[in-house]
Amino acid sequence: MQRLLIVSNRLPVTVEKRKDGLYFRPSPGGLATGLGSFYKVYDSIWVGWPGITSDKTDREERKGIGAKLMSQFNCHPVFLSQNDIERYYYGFSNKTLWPLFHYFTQYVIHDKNFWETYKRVNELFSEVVSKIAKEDDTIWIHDYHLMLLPQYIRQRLPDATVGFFHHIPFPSFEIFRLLPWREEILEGLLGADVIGFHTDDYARHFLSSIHRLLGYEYTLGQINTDDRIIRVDTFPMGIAYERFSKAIQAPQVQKEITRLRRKLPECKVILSIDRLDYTKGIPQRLEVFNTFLERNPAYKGKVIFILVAGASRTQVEHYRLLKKQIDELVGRINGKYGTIDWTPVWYLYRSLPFPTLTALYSIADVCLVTPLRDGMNLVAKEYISTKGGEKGVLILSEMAGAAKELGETIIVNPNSREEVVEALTKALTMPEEEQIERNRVMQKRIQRYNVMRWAEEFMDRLVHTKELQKEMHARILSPEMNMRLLGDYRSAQRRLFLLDYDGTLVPFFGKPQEARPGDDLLQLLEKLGADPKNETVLLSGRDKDTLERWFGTLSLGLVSEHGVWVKEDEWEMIEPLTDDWKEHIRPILELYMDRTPGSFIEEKGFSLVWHYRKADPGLGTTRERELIDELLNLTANLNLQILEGSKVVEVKNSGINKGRAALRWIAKEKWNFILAIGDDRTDEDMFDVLPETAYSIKVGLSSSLAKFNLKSQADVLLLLEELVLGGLG
Ligand code: GDG
Repeated sequence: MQRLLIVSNRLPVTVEKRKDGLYFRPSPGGLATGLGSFYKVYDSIWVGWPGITSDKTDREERKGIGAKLMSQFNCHPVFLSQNDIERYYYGFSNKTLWPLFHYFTQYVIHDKNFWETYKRVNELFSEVVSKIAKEDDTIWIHDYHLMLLPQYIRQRLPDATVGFFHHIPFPSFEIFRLLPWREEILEGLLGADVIGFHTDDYARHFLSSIHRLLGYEYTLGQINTDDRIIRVDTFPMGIAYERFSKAIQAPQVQKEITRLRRKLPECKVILSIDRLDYTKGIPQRLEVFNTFLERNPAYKGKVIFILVAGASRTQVEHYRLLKKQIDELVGRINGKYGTIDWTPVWYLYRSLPFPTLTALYSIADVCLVTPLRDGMNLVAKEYISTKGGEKGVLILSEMAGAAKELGETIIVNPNSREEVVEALTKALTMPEEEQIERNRVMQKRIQRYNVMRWAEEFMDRLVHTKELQKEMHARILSPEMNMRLLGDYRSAQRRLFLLDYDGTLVPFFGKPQEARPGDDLLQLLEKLGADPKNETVLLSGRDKDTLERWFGTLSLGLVSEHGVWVKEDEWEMIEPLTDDWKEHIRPILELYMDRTPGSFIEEKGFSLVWHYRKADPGLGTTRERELIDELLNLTANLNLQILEGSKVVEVKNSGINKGRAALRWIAKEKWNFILAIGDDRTDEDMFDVLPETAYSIKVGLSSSLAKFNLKSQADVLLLLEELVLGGLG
């Protein structure tokens, strides 16, 4: 069986040192609970921090901890010092990333020392992982503590299979851009092959940041970097459904239910369970309960709010303040409404054993899950699953990822006290059959998409992405194929080169002056042309005056405006064309230019082009779609075609393309060697008309009619230089 290395900040086992020795107990938290069952089924090793700092242990003890963790729990420890924990965990992870990603920008601290330690600890994780990883292992990294790790592992193990799952929200670009180290964080994640999120919104936000900050294009969740395909996808995390649905059958849970019922007065139970975290909206929830009692005096003595809040990140000031705030609020409500026989809020500041947790789920009439932001929220799913065929209403915040899947429940905006108070009244009076029916639909869904399925789908996607990468790599011009191409070139008497310009011979620039050919390139083209066996043609979308200015003195064939004009000896039009359509189309393009700051219009002899490379990328893409839509309607009867290039939309006479221009040269004589190279959609027309024996190369890692791919424009120049030299040999 293939091995899986799960990597997360914390191991599912926590080591504690007491006077009488070391203790090993399960770690609290969503990730450990969720992944625990999956990890046992696979041949897995879990890598992470065991919860004890290295300052508290000596070498011998650490050796012992490592050995026991491996032999009994299949875990491999990464030992961190107190200083690491303060700066990497409490610092960068929980004072910078956590508040930022949950939209609590006022809590964010930007501290260079935190960042430096975060980098160092991620590096340390990569050192440990690469030491134990075997060639075929799959490495699955979890969460915001380790966002640089994918890249660090990729640097050490270039061919590794690496997945990353992000458990918390990924904020919109406007929030993410606030982070001073935003590019590094994104580059870090791009070391993975698959990057997973709980919801489409988070995935979309991430892609938008990648696009805006790193400039990568993506289609349908696939990012093409220079050397790899990376998949971004949505995998809403599930729970171990049976563990909860069957929980109440256990005698221990039954005992707990009976005990709780005995202790509780005859009343309705509202339950809430979270880590004590400011993202969970606990004070707001208490305020809701307060208002509810104020408005519904009849419920006094007839309802109890059980508030379970597990201690969390107590070393961070905001958490300590929050604890104080909650203590005070509970005191205020209980002081205001409580009687000798009735305490309105039962507040438990601790983590409960599983039987008590599920017993509480089982007896609760309402579960109030109202985070202000939450990546997913597993409590919501656990509550519904524990209910079986029993009644019980979940009130769920629309700010939790889980709201996307649990639409049958009562969804609320947690910022609206009015709305949540109303929801509480509705929940407490909802007919039982309706409650059961709503739960049944959700239970089915949670059962189907459980945590196993979640993990399996992630793994499948990883395998699939690796296959895609392999296919793509198989298309990259290999050294052997390169040799063959060179051999064919040498032995050929007549050779034809069909070369695109922007993005193929020079990097793709927005402004014409930046794309002017340098001396090196001009010399290379000159050398290529100097061999009497060669004929070289540049096929470009640029206008003929520019091409003439740049290349007019070289012995090259030239094609301008994607095939409108061709130059063998003199410039001529490929067929007689008119441009009277321009006056209809120009006003539309002008409208889009005005509505899209940074975009501009280029007018060529027989085409009009709208460029948006300098515009805001998001707006540019939206406007591009709108413009194409509008143009398609308008040009239906005008014998025009619309070309979508790289950040350009071009309108021109139909039937004119690079393929048609290329044919003019292809048909001229019997070539023994043809090499065509291009990078964008307009070059596909050229690839389409090539004879079977021709070599064709697409620049960049995306699919194409070309036979081969080269990673970058720099590789094209290397190949051409090699040919020039090879031809002399
Ligand atoms: C992060 C994201 C995302 C809680 N109290 C007790 C207890 N728990 C268990 C629950 C549940 C888990 O802890 C909490 O998970 P959540 O998903 O609700 O929240 P986070 O800890 O913030 O988790 C979150 C999650 O990662 C997974 O991706 O959903 O959005 O923030 O399983 O049952 N368990 C026991 N006693 C308690 O007192 N036994």
